[in-house]
Amino acid sequence: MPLPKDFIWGVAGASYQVEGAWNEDGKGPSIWDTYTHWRNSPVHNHETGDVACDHYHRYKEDVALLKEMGVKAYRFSISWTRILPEGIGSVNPKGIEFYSSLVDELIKNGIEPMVTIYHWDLPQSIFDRGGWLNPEIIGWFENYTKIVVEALSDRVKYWFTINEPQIFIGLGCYLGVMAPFKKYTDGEIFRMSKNVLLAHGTAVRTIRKYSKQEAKISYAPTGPSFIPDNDSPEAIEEARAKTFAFDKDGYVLSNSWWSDPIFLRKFPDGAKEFFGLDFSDFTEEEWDIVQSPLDFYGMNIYAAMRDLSKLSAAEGNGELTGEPLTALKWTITPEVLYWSAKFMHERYKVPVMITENGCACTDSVHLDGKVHDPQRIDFLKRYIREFYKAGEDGIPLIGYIHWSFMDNFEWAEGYDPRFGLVYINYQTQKRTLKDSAYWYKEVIETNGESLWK
Ligand code: PNW
Repeated sequence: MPLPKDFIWGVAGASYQVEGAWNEDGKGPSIWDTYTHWRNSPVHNHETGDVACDHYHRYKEDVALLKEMGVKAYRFSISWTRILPEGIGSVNPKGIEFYSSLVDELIKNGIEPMVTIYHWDLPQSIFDRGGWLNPEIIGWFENYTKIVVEALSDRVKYWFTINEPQIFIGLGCYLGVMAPFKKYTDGEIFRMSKNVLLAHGTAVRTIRKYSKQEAKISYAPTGPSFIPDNDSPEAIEEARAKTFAFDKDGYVLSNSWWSDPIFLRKFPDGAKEFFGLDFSDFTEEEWDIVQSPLDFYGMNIYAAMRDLSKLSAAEGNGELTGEPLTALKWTITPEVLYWSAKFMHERYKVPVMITENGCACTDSVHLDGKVHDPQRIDFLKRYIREFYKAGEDGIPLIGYIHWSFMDNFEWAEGYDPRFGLVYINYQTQKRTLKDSAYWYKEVIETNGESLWK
């Protein structure tokens, strides 16, 4: 069986992208609240997550949609400033209440809740204290994690510490194209990276220590993935080498920068020479924390890269002329799911879960009142078939989580790119299941067999 019977078919979202209610019930501001409200906001059309999908108020209706789609799991993130408005200090009971009710509603409907503790909405007051540059953040993150785990772990089994450090440090603090929209030096990025790795490892230990049931823990990294040019062993090794390369301009966006420390207890080859005087290694005690064992490898994966030199420019994937693209101009490269599952498993030796995969389309409600999205269905069929093939080749696969449950705030790109299986009319907040949602339902019901018809 390429996919085990208990394979987890899910969908994902993230707090700032869907919740809205940005200043309600005691929630404090995050850096995304600050920067989207800035008069020079670099976000498309000056859009904000103030209302987003209004999921905070409509979560019951949304869980009913999840049930209608037949999904087995919902991966969502917690807003740190709903729980701790200042990031540290006093707890906001209304924040706990919201997530606790969401978890209850999911469980009542037979849906496994999966919690991401940090999906980029850093508390503004922690940013004001230096954010990821201040080593105290490790303890602050530990404290926040403990509060969440104590409140939810009687019902939540699956945890992700952080989502995509490649993006919140790389795109946020290195390239400066996401909040906080600032460019830091390599020395600062090195120190931030160490704090992120220690915060992650400390959170893993905190979850294991305080969880009221046996927890399943990972993180959800992304990174550049390469597909071999042909079937030869040389081409496969070349693709593997590029997938884990330490590229001096794009190191912070890479797979190995984050996952080698966590799984292999080392910085990638080349790091020490590159950072020179800025390099200071972890102590053995710190390495023990960073390397706290994870139960599987989470992978957020959308498109393969062709040209490593484009990585640091965040310049698309190196398209061939006229190549198929999604609405965000990301290349459509289904084999990336096969090769990445294989490469990640072979290097890091744990089972694999796709924690995000999907595409942006220019969806609209058609005259018949339905949202026909054949591009998405074709995209998903091609991608998930490749993942399935990795299972046939013996790679242990535990789940596939589609990005996204519903259309949402796509960060600096605003609301135009639509990634959802559910269409959102942002004027009326009306939800419409797209054709792809019904298609996915059948994939889930047949545990992937319908992919082949
Ligand atoms: C992920 N890239 O971000 C995030 O986890 C989601 O919050 C986001 O909405 C989703 O993917 C779609 O973008 C990424 O440039 C952002 O390769 C950028 C890239 C990859 C993932």
